[in-house]
Amino acid sequence: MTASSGALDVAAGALWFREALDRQAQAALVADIRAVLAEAPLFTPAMPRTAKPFSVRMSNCGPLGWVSDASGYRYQTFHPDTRRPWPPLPAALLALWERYSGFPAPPEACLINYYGPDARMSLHQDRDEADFTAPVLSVSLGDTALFRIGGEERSGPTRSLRLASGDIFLLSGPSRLAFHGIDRILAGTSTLLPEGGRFNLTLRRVTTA
Ligand code: MD3
Ligand code: FE
Repeated sequence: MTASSGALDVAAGALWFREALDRQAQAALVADIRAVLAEAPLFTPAMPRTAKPFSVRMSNCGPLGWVSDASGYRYQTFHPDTRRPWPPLPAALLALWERYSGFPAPPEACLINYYGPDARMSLHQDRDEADFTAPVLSVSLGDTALFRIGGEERSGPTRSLRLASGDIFLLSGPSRLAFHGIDRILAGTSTLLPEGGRFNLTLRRVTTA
């Protein structure tokens, strides 16, 4: 997909497809994610060194999953608590990657972030993947998030966007290394999740080749 297909070009190489998924497609993805979470429950990551817990809870599906604990950030093949392999990527997520990513190889990881009403994610870069030439594809489900994106330097200017349920965000090119974060969740803005809050799914390549 390209900017000519209706996406907004919000940063160099970043494309925002607002309302890309209708309610039925969103509900189907939520059902897929709940099935993944039945096998690989949300865990609470912790900051490297300080072991301070994240407010966002996480899980993964696909061959590799992103984890963080006192020893550091990394991708690994198994859940940090159950020690079992991550469940496979649901077919609907593979189809979204094929439709939007423009990348020839399939994603290796889908990080599932769950935000309750008070969760946030501070400004960071995603640099734990070996291949920055591959894009990252994000899908938002549930309550709207106040998302901030800047450039490749932490101190540079940033823009704030509201990521709503059904929005798809594609990060490629220079934006792949942009600083970004979630300032807050706007509780009660969606009825998709009965428990409230927000899921964000990020599909990623991790290795080269
Ligand atoms: C910009 N997730 O999981 S999604 C993350 O809403 C993460 O949960 C946020 O940042 C969330 O690492 C933001 C949009 C997004 C995802 C990956 C990016 C923006 C990005 C990678 C590089 C630059
Ligand atoms: Fe990120």
